Amino acid sequence: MRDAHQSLLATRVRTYDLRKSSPFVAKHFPQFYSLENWGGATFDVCMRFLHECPWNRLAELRELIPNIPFQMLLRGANAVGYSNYSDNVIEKFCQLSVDYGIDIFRVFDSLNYLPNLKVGMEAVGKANGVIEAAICYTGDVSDPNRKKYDLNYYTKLVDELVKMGTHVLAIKDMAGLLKPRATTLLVDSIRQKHPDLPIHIHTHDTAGTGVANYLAAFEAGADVVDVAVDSMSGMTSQPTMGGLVAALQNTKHDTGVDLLKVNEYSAFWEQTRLLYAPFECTATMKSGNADVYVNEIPGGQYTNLQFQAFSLGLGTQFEDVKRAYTEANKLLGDIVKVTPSSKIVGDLAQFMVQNKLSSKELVERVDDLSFPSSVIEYMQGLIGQPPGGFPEPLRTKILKGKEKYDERPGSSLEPLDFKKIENELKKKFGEEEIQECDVMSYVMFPKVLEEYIEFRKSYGPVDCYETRIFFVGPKLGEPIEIEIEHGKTLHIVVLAISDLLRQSGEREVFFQVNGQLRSMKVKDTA
Ligand code: 3PY
Ligand code: ZN
Repeated sequence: MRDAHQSLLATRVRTYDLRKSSPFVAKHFPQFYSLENWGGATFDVCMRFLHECPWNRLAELRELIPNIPFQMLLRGANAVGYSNYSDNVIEKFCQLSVDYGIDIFRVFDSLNYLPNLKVGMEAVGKANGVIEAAICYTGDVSDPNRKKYDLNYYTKLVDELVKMGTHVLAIKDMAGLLKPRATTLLVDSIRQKHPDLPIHIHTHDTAGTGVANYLAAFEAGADVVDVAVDSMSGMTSQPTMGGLVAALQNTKHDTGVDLLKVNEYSAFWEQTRLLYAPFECTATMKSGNADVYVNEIPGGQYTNLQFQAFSLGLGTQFEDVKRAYTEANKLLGDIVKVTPSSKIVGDLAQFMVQNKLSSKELVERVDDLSFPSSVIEYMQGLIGQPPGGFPEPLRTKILKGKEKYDERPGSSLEPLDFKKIENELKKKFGEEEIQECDVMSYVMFPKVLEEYIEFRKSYGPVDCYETRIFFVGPKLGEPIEIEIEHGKTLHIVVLAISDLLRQSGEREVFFQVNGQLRSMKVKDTA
């Protein structure tokens, strides 16, 4: 309910469809460790493109699925945004998330930077959530030539997270770089040092090795793995739920999950996925691709970059972008790549492709180039400190005298005054329009929240429409039903649209609401 559609459908799955599938999940999968259904990119996209409130989504799912722990993805000191927030924002965000229904927080930092992780972990602890701190996996621990992110690096990081009080450890393989041998080595070395630490593994199936990695993980002593239901799995999404359930049947790791129920659940999403065809990554991606082991692009970003290259009509450009991504990563010092550090590498890669620059040329011409702002901010230290430090002299040359920060970025930010923001928003939009959760949404994404409120004021709760109606609109003469509240349903038929286009750019639309004829003027944006 979070990463599968973030990785395959540009995060566009609507609450309407999540809601529809929820009773089945509650009834047939009560043994799940958790259901990840919130956080990451869903928060932003929910408001920005679906005109829905992410908090309402969470509350509604909580009501429909009271019996499975809910899990979210928290970007450490970035919460669900892309930059650093004051510590009191992270605290308040976690508290509200718990109030609305989250149980388990996977907390990560895009550079594995411990001070940022600590902020997130402490905030979750204060809110009485389950702390699942993550090590973001990059490199290849089974390759003796990849020295920067070796077993020693990861086990030390785990030691720190355990000392900082994590309840569960997540191995977050956001690009799908694990291989069975690497999985065995990594899980085994953590298990040896921490016999009682619950280990939860997350991967993406980009190269197609996901299930094999999970089998290795269980053998080495991992406890939980992330899957996506079959029809929403594979490629840049998670490995298949049914595939794993079947692979483990009649072994000592048998999950006890009913494969027939997985198939039924999968059939629901197979149909529902068709409604999201315009957002399909399969428009450009036809198969798994092991080139991810070279370019290390995370799942969601892989399909994004591919889509951008293809929509410019330059399918071949994707090959250039992937090559440049590898180069950009090396230039930046071989960093961990996940939101937001992955965007920085992606921005530098696009910059290199657009300006036809090789790494060598970039280094030679560094004094004359104006770099993307994300790269400059990264070099300043504004998202944190990367393992092994910044690459010099490149850092100094790119910064051209701009200040360098070596401490945790959020530590210098003043606490936010939520009451003041609430009063300002109420003044602007009206007392009844603004709740506590809207204030938090505003703090994360000010402009997006304002546009969301304006939209809601003009068009009402569009999350009540079924998905085809929301994206495409009704056909003439087609009866549609909209449940605006439990037990309160509107029966609507659009009867006709006037041929006359008014000077205002509007047309009159005639329709029936519960048998009554109505008409209104609607802007024709076609
Ligand atoms: C996110 O931050 O949204 C991610 O999915 C990272 O993997
Ligand atoms: Zn992921």
